Amino acid sequence: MEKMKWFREAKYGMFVHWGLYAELGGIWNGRHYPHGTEWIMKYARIPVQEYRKLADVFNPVDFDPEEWVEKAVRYGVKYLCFTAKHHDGFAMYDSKVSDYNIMHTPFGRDVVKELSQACRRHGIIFCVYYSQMQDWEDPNGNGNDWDYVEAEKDFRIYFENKVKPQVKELLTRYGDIGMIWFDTPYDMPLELCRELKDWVYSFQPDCIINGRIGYGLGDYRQMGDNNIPVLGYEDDWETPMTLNNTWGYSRVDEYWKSPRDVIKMLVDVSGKGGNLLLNVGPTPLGKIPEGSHEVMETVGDWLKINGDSIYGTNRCVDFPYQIKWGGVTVRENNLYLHVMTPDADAEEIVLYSLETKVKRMYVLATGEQVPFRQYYEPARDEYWFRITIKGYCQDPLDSVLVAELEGEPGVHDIYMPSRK
Ligand code: FHN
Repeated sequence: MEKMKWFREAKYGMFVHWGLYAELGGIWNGRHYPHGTEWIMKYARIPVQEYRKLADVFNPVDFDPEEWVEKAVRYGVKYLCFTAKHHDGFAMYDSKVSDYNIMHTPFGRDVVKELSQACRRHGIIFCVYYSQMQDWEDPNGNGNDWDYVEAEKDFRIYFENKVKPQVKELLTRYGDIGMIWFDTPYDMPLELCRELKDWVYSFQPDCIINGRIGYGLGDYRQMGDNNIPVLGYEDDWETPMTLNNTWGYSRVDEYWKSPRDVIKMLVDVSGKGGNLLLNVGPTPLGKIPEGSHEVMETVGDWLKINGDSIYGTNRCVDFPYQIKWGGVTVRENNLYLHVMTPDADAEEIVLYSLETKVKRMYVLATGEQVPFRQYYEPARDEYWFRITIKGYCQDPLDSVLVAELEGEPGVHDIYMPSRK
């Protein structure tokens, strides 16, 4: 599908979870709610009238869309997905559908508008997250059973009066939206999910719909949060991933993944044909937390040099052995060998089972030629590809060696016992 082209090539996106919950940072009445700080309203069963008061003080004076998007560019992400409305029901844009939105805070600026414009200026694809099922503020939305009686709710009313008009606003007022990212469809009826999908396409047929619209109606497969599949997939997919242990901002969680962790995940996900959507949760004042900034910037620096081994790569053939020294990504006839954890003092690494002839090997960062030997052992029925790494792998995070092949990579299956 033509509209999937940008997504397929992007490989790496930035998720931004930002809303009233940032104000609390995971703490309510002195108690910590560390996992999923954006769920604090539900976890602490905060009454709507109480939670609403956050809107009276929300004033992220340090929010600078230019700075966010310039950073996104530096981080090397190709798309940015922003929570226009999360489960708490609060719209981070100027919605005419409900007053429960950012224009009714001391801040009073349309964040979706400003971010979408900044993204466009900097060539980042702008995408919106919209919680279509859960809405803890709306009396007919799903999820709030502490203010409202479940049995008295009429989901259709909420769907017609809030979801559809708000989705329409998002798709008609902010230019092209790369993707609309729905979430937690739970037991939403199939007809409504279909209706929502048609509704989106009626405004923007080229807008990608993520897998969590439900019932496989999305344009790509959505993996579970923080779940990287064991096997690759030929069709499009994406894993949403936290950088610490929560999506929204946390005052206490500094358990950041390391740049190496992120690069490893990027290699793993790209090699399996998917995308990584890595999250940041900005502070109540509108800053990207320093902890996430440092990690993402380091990954961005690595991508600046080694981006060819990630962006636009295809699903890699399965090598039938564990690759202990790192991972492999592929683009057409190029194999990218990611040397991340070679044995100490190792002279060489081996990639078993590659049948296709290698024409040339070089270090992606410098272009320097790398010695290698490739041969077949008939008695063991094994293909050996031995690559010298001593002196060629200087990047402590991940040194990428490129093998230019004579054709698309072919992999030999593991030998079978002879029946002769
Ligand atoms: O409940 C949400 C959660 O807060 C967050 O938005 C993640 C992101 O994928 N999605 C839901 C849980 O799967």
